[in-house]
Amino acid sequence: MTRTLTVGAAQLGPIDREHTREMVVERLVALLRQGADAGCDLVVFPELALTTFFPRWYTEELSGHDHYYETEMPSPVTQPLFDVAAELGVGFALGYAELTADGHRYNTTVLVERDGSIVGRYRKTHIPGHEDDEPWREFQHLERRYFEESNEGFPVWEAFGGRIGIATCNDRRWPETYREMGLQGVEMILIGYNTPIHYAPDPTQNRLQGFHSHLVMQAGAYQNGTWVVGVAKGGCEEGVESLAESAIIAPSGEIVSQTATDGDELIVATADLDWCNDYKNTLFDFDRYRRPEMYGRITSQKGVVT
Ligand code: CDV
Repeated sequence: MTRTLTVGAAQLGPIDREHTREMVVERLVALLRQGADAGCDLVVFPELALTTFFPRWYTEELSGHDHYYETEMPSPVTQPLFDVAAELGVGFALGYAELTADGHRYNTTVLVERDGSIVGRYRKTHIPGHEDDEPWREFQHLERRYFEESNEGFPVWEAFGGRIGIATCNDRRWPETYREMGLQGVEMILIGYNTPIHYAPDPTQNRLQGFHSHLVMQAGAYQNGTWVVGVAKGGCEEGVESLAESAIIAPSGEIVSQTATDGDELIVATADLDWCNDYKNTLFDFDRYRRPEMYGRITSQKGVVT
């Protein structure tokens, strides 16, 4: 008997500054209901899916954006998502800004099972952008000011009848992200992202945003024999154009479903989790072919040493 998991990538369009959490949760619930109608077991929402992408604005005080963070999950305002998930029997992954009781700020994603219970949460490892005000930019990317790098690594959970992992936006560009989870036998990696089309440090990359996004996720899927679900918050948010092109990618590296718009849109695929073994047990039989003793620099060295 094959193990299948029907997964939905619930792409979001823009969330403006004046949009309340209640308004956003209504959009998420509508997508969750669409997912249920389409037979989904799991619906994946993007990175920072409850608010506008606030790291694009500088505040003198670090606490200047604290109203964009969640101090509890679920909270009274996000509880409806958990309730509807349990009512429909559809799980979800949701990205949000987390402010802990002891004052730490993380870019977090929570994974919720079909009964509304929390499976686990992942805190973003690779934090891109900059720490300080850079007014020369058309818009800023102050993730390094408003989020700490997580030191918790990349957990993989037994859930939804398979082995599920999470990465967040910039994490998807780093091969180590996928391999860390590949080495735990991951079968599906859920990745939410907010990727502005304009990349201030090197605008020659602007036209390649869609290509690069698919390139890294397709390579990560194939090289580790895993499904990858990439989900955007796309469209023009507060004047900033962001990449859509959400995609569900098979262990072969092929895109099996892709969004056609840059707004709220659900795409669905029924993922055969045993397909992963066609890659995990052949070309990427890690146990047989990997040479970890040859890869020492990967964990002992950070930058380039010539
Ligand atoms: N949210 C992100 O992590 N965005 C980065 C941008 C800044 C390059 C990304 O890797 O898409």
